[in-house]
Amino acid sequence: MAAVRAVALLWLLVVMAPGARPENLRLGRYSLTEAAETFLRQTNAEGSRACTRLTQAMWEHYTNVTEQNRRATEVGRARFQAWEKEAWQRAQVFKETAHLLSPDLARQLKFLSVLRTGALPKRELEEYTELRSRMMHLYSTAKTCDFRNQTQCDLSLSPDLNMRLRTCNNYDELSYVWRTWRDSSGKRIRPLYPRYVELSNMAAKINGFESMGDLWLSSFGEDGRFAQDVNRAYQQLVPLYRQLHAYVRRKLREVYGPEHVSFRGPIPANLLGNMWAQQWDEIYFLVKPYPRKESIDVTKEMILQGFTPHRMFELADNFFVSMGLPRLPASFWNDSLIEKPLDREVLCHASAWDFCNGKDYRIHMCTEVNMKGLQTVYHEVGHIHYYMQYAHLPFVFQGGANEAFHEALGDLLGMIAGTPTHLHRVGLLPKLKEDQEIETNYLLHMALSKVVFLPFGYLVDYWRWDVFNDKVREPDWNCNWWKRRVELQGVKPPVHRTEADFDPGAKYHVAAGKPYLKYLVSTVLQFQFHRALCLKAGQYNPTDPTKPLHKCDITDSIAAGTALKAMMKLGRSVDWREALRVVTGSEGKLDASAIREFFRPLELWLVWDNAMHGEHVGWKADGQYCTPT
Ligand code: X8Z
Ligand code: ZN
Repeated sequence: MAAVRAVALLWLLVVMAPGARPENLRLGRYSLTEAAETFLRQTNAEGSRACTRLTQAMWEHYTNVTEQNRRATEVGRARFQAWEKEAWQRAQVFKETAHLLSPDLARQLKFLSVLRTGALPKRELEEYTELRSRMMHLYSTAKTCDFRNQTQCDLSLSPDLNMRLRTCNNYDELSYVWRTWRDSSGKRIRPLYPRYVELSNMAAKINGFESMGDLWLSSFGEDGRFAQDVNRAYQQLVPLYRQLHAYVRRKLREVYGPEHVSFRGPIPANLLGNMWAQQWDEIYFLVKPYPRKESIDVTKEMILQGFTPHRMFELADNFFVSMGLPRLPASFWNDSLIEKPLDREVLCHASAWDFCNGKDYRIHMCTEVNMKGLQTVYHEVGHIHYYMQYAHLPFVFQGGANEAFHEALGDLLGMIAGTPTHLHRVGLLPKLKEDQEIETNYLLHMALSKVVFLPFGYLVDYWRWDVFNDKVREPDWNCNWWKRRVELQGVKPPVHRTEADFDPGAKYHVAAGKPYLKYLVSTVLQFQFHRALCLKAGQYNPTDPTKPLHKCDITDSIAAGTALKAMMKLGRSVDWREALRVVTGSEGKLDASAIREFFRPLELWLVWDNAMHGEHVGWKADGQYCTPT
């Protein structure tokens, strides 16, 4: 490697001359292009190896959470960071000359010249790595006691608490589950968070950004426009969300009474079937518009048919194959972890793994046999296909076109898994009827996961950006979190909060230090993908009322699969706007019109239904929910 560095350094001196071109500048047998190619070939190969080693250690840790495995992961991470730092240092040599190289080589060098947290000095980097890993450990090992049996204290988020939130409708128990999870997770993480913020910002500054929030945002483009684009798309969707909120609030008032659910206030966050009230589809059965009409929630049918996690993955595999994508490799089936083992602690948040060696791909998921689980299976398998499609690219190009692409693709596939047509094809929905009321039921179910998610997807990083840039100060962290939850989501805590609590830390991505904006962007993007793929599959026609967007299922469409493949194959070798154009044709920007179009029949119905019931649309805080210190 020293030889490459020396050659590149020499080139730096030569190429500084104005008008220099890489092809006509030669030094012995090397041109600038050759020097860059040699450097990148070696660096990419080393990167893949370091990534494989780290991923292997992380896999051991995630599938067996022990202190020893946690430490082994940290060793792997330190090695990977050493590779990043060394590659970054070596890439500096090409700093002044990268513009003379081909766009492909220049782009690879650009990726190598950003170091993120790896830029921290050695001691701070070790401290940062240790902090993150301790936060994750606290989160993943958090346990709570049973509401009725206080001596049984081994309840974990997945599956125990998730199940209680889903199935129980005793207000006090729901409130208890909600509070105790936060006591055992977020609250314990709070003492570690100030230093985490400090070190994150230190890294951001070394990278030339004001704060970590700015660094995170830069991955969507460096022109600083993206936050505004997101805001614009988000605002487009607020009217739909408000209608949905008003409708759900009325339905919940019927269940829990006006003493718990008011007419004009926010909804208590413990009643929405999800620990963070980020998606409300788990309480669909309580808010179903036409309860006597068939349900699209096929959970019962899955249980009736004796579904297993393995069977759920088979369905997903067949779906991809039907669009002309390859089958999952044998190693996937042998090495994945798709059921929660009972003999050890595992981290249960579903994830898809790329071992960076072009052959080893796995999913790690405590699969729950229900409809949501099925959608998550399609989501995760979507990630695996993306990994496989871009595996031929140099290591630095192996990734989604932007962070949201991976999620958008996964979610789009999860959404397809939930369409009536698809469920019917796979034998989970016995009859497929044309019926407006069934259609409203279906769209409401979908909206409870997609539309409802928008404000949450927005606020997690909106809050973190302001924590990183110190607009929100530590003594106000939790109360500010609630201010935003109330304003944006229209939900309130069921029990009073203080600054001894740390409710953001009760969410995986905050505890794990993982950016979240991508999930909001992906929710918008996936409908853009959907509209474009449905057009290609001939399943949707904007001028034909018999082919609306929400009825489209792209299963079996080779045309849709081919477009998806073409986009996935690009990895991050091109700007994300260009990758988006590969699927959508012309539009290369974030656009909320597709999601609005998908839900248009539901929106009209909600406006009508809320008006019929005289339901107030919107909310206002109806108390003080959090006391600052
Ligand atoms: O974390 C995830 C996926 C893994 S990539 C299951 N999601 C976010 C969350 O759970 O908070 C998907 C939806 C948003
Ligand atoms: Zn995902």
